[in-house]
Amino acid sequence: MRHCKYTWLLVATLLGIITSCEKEQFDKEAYNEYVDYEFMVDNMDRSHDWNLTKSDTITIIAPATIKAVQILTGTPYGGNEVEIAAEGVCYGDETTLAYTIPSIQTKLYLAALSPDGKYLGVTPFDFKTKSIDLTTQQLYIGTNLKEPTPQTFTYLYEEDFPLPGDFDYNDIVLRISKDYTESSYQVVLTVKMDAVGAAKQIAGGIHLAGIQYDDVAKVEIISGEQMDKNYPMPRRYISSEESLIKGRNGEAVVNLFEDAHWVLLKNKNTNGSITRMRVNTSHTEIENQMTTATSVTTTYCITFKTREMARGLTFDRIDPFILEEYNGSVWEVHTYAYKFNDVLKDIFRGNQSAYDNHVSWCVVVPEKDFRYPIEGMSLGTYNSKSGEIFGPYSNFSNWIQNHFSYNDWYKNATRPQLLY
Ligand SMILES: [Ca+2]
Repeated sequence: MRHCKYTWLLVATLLGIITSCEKEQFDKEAYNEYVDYEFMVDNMDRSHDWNLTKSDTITIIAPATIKAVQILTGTPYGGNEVEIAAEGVCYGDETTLAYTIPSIQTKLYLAALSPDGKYLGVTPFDFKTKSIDLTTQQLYIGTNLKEPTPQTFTYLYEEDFPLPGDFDYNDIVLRISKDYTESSYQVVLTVKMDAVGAAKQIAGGIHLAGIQYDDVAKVEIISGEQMDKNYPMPRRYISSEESLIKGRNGEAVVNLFEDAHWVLLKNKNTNGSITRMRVNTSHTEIENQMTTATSVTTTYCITFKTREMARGLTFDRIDPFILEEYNGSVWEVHTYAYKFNDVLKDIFRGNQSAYDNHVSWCVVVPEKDFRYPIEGMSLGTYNSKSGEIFGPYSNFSNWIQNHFSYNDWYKNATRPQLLY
């Protein structure tokens, strides 16, 4: 788009490259040069990790009067909306909580709950604090308590991997929140699909990193329906309809959907094909191209075989991914930390390093209501020749050039008119 002439020269070459990949003659340099050239930010940081979060664990010592403890992203007193980053039942025991929070966050709150689920108070602590003893620590109780909500991240995908796309990261937009039940063996994931800016069929699942299929007792839908319920076509990407499936190397995978368009539109055309309009990425509806639909939400309760597994499922181990077809092969697009974890399809055939260009086809924003770009608008661009910065989040390109800087770029939409 940005470099039309170059694109056309290279597309022809690249088609050859991708095909020859199977013959193990993949031209790594040509491929990465192409991706680099098409990527919307020049001078990309070559050690970029695309990570806007940080993780740690903390040990809590609690008296028997405390049933559970929570790590909150702010104080629930004073009427502000805060999220539950971790929760654990203690009943007088020592408990260790693992959590993942936005990297820009420094201060957290530990909340204590009574056996009937009431907030007994909070105490603030700094990230990296290793332990808190609630048998000696005073709790602060305020007024105007606002019930904390489950921690929620936004996952945004490009559909064209291994080729560069337009990097509007709205081809699939998922919001995933993590919650708890009375059982310390369970974690509840609520998945909300907000947009399908893709033109082709996209399947999706959640890879639970570091957790094996055999570590999970069951995955049940406890609210909403199977996302692709009544899918009328043969399954091409995820053959099973079970909510818990086994990855190629025994990984635990939550099966979300076979076809994202079906999830939001549930529509089959008179010629028998699935309707493939872009959904919720344009403010203007265009016949047979752009439409809007209500988001679809499904809640999965995951029961682990051990408490430790359940406690350990922090957001940095939740790796939702999409499956899409390019050039006759099915590719998986994962969060950057797990870019090369081809859990359902043998994509790379041991040749992962050839695709190691530091570009991500998925952006994870540690925020529940992050606004994504409208159709065709990349998150942020930087042209080193003209010095021009453009896009809805102008600091996105600064972050891409130096991942130690501007890791709050998503908080500041500089051109909100370019967002959905
Ligand atoms: Ca796109």
